[in-house]
Amino acid sequence: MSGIRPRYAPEVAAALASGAPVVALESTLVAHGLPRPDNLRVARQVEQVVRQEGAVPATIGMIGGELVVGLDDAELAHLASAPEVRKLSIRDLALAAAAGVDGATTVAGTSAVAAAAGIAVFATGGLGGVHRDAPLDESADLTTLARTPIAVVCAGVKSILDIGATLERLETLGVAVAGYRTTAFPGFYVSDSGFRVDWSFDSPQQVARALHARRAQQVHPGAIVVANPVPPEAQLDPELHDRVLADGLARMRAEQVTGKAVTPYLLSHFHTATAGASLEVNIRIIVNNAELAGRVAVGYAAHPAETSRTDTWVGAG
Ligand code: PSU
Ligand code: MN
Repeated sequence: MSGIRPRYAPEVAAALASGAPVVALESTLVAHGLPRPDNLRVARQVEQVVRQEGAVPATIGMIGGELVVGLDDAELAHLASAPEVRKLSIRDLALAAAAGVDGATTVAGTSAVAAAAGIAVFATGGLGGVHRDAPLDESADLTTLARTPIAVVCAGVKSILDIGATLERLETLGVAVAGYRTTAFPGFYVSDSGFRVDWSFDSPQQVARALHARRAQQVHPGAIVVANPVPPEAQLDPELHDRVLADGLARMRAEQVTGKAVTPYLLSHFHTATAGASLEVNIRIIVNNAELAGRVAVGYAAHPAETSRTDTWVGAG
């Protein structure tokens, strides 16, 4: 049978062994977040952007029960088009391996696997969080990031969520949050969610310094969220956004969509109801984040920490 242990793409294994920059990428946004066939094109483009910045992309997912760190092009194409691809959060990983299925990893699943592999930087679109009007539906992205040492470059949390409640939970959980060149917390499809954060980064090098400091201090076991807003000229018209979201939430309730189907349902509703405008923004977000993550990974690799590369402390990968 295929391995129980994760399989590494040779290029990713070599980069990790030599301390070269690596950026982890998730597969749920490919399999469940973006419509076909754009999803495969975007997945390839994002890897290309990471390479252009001088880092090695490692898209993470599961093929036939085998966890893969660095999917090859055929595997990426498979997850982008196969009829049955499971959505894998951290708790699903071992069950999915035992079942031998194909699966796409969420922010929670991807960040945990990436950190365990020794990857310091991860790029995605937007984090999961606390859902509106469903207080018990909170993404495992939050609790996972609380104990996963990695930088996550994202456009904040998805605007379909209760952003204020999500920020409060991130605070409680001890997840570090800083804006990239802003203290206005981004709202995924829109540049500014209306909420503020306490910190901002001015440069990729500053993010890299924070990563090194986190490791050297050995105090904070969790993630650093780098909230990178979509430029205002590229955002979704906020009025259109609010209208489409209200309509989507109402339909979702009528159709009784719950659980892990909620996020894909609302994203897909946006893409249809805005005639592709939200898709353009979503793609722009992912590409921007991959670019910044590539720069952070390069900055991080350029200045090896004074401490050992292996955390010996709690929560370490
Ligand atoms: N970013 C995107 N599109 C997505 C996601 C992120 O631009 O589809 C995915 C991530 O994998 C994230 C998931 O972990 O949405 C959240 O799902 P849930 O709310 O069920 O935890
Ligand atoms: Mn959920």
